Amino acid sequence: ERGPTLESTHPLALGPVTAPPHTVDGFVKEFLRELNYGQGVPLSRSSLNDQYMALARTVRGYLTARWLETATRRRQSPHKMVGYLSAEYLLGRQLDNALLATDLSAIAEEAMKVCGLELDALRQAEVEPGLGNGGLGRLAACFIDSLATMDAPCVGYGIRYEYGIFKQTFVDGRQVEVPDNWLSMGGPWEIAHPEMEVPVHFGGHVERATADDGRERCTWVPDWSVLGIRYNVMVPGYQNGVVNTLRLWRAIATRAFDLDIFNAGDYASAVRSQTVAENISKVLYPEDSTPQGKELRLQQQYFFVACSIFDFLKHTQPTDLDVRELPERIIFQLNDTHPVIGIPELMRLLIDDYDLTFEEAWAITKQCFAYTCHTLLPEALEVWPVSLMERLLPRHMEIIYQINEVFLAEVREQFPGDELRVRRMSIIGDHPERSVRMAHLATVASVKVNGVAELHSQLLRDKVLADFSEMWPEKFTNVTNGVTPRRFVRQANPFLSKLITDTIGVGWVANLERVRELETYAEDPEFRAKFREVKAANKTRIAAVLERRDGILLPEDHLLDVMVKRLHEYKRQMLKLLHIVTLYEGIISGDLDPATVTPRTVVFGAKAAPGYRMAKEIIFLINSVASVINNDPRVQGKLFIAFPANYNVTLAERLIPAADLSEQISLAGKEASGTGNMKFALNGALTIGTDDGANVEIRKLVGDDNFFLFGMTEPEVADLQARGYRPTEYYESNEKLRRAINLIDSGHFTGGNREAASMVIGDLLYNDRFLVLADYQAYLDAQAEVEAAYADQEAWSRSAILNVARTGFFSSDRSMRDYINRIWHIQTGF
Ligand code: GL7
Repeated sequence: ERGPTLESTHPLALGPVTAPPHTVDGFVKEFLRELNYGQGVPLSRSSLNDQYMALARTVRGYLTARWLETATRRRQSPHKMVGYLSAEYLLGRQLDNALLATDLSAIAEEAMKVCGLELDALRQAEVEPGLGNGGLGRLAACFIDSLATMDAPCVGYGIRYEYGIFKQTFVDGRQVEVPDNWLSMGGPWEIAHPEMEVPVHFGGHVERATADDGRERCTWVPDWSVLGIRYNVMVPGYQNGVVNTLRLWRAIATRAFDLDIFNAGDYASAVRSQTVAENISKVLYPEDSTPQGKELRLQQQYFFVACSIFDFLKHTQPTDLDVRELPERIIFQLNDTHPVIGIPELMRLLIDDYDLTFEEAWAITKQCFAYTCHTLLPEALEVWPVSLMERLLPRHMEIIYQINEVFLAEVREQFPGDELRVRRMSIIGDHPERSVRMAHLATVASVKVNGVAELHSQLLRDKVLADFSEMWPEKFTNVTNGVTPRRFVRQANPFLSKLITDTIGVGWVANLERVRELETYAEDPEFRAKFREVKAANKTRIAAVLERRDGILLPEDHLLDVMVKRLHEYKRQMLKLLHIVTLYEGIISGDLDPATVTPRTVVFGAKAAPGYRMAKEIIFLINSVASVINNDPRVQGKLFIAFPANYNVTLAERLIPAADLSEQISLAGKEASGTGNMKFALNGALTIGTDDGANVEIRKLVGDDNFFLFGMTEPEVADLQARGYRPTEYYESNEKLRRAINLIDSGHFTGGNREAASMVIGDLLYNDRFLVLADYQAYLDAQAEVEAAYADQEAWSRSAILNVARTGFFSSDRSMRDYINRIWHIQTGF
């Protein structure tokens, strides 16, 4: 960070800053100091929250010395760094992760005992920061964890939402959203810098004048502004002394602006302007994969990238920065299209503030961004109406037009006479209204464009961005997603972690490929027995969690079949539900002897976007089916459905290690990657899945014998859709399917109310955009294979162990290495 250099000769001020001693006594001392001086209470009168806050601050204290050290080291030897731009970071709880990174878990546990407290109870007091929706936001959190662990220079930039993803509750089986006030008890992990404010402007008009050199200069005269306040969150590497930064921005009203109105005597509008400003970072948009195109959303996007780019140029770089060297200093990674407005923003700064020509600015800007696309659903690609852009960001709109002009000239040169292609590729689309296609802008301006799994990257190249890949084939690449083994194995699954470490040593935590050494142990009956004990212990643990958290009593000794992810039609929770209803219908109709049914508990976890009607109807239907099946004595306890509300990172960490079967059943070609699929495999669940996203790569690695593949392939899907898909044909020709649908339709699960399921059933029969009925029989067959395989526990354990041993590839450390080698070209560990 730049700032005045203060000179002091006092030895304490000369540094290096030292962390408190790594001893129980040292920890206790720090903890009591935080409790007494930080929270202002003696231990005897402290509340659970006081204790949690003091503990969190104590651990943060241990991180701080390393954080300052890392920053000093990076400043002394400036290298190219990554600015990871993401509107979402789904961090999960911080305490355990920080304890693991600093290797303080045992010391903290002992220290709390000394104080008469229980570490575990304090852990439970943490409210997880849910600053993301699902996979995309969690991916960003895994990536910054890996970059710190690899000692890579990176700042994560994002938004400090006051309210994160809503808390889901069920009322009579229906989803009701409750605001997530995660900061209400205080945010011990962030450090605010209210003095480091960044002005961000909106609206107004552009004035132009010809300067002495004969060149036209533009001045953007905005009509309102806000300030961005910086909040730093530490991102510790795993036991390597490195602490990187996540910088989140909060919007507040500009002081000058307020004062003007206030002085004019209009107190009410002065306060109103404050509300308008603070709205920008008020709440995370809860839509997952399907943007809503709201003006406030564009404000959020521009707000955080403007703050971040400004922060990088003015605070992170030396004062005498030559902007022509920017490409050697920074690569901004665009996590989906949300931060793409950063492209015209950098152009604007280079032209209007640094006085470069358009051509010079464009040459620089084109080297400073890389774009990751996270979806294939066409409706999920962001577009912004030109009218809105002109009103909110008039100067940026002009620059986008200019970029488009230069770009389309290139297209015409390479493909003369192909005006249809020009129209397809244009950054500005005409239908249904004139709008800016953010994915096109991102592709045009980026050094590299990547998808998030092999299949997805290929479909991106061949379908969604085919014209672009034809023009710039070398621009396109793949980086398969990954997950951090620290949080999702080491922390989430201490029993398995101990077994692995006892068997092959501890090196796997920072080098996950090493789990391959477990392969030979799959053949060892003793190891398999220990592996089963681990699974059983994790099942006991999740049973306790669900009882405490949701009042759900899980049956014992069931196959644990888990489908957790956002509720979306393409993910096909309905396919899972039809399977359950088929089993149940078989039992109550007498076709299926319950004695022959594999005892199975199905766990669902899923939030629906608040405005997504169909998703909410599906949630209601799952809850309805659950309450009937769970209470029907004819089932003889063989089937149980649990749908705990508010699935989040914390619950995932408890649930995934307990799972036997991982449901990854999206329609082929729709799930870009998935990352839950990786977490399950790494924790020894077998996957039942389609040939979609990263499932393809999981199956290749674990082998066909250790994966339950079913369903149409992407080309088969495309083919069926081209021929004309008629779901009723499947309904009419498949008796089990017909019976399952009829049972739902009869009102059996909805208290006799047939209307209650009509929206879902009507859609399945007459629309079924994601081909649930077409894949139904294949899914049933694959589930029969699951039952057969599960009957042989030795063989099942062998497969489960091989799933762990062969999926080290899915560490986000490997993803980061791929980004570094294929896209960023940065150095680590200097
Ligand atoms: C997603 C994809 O749907 C998901 O398959 C992928 O794993 C994730 C991370 O790359 O990104 N895209 C998206 O818009 N959301 C996702 O989770 C919300």
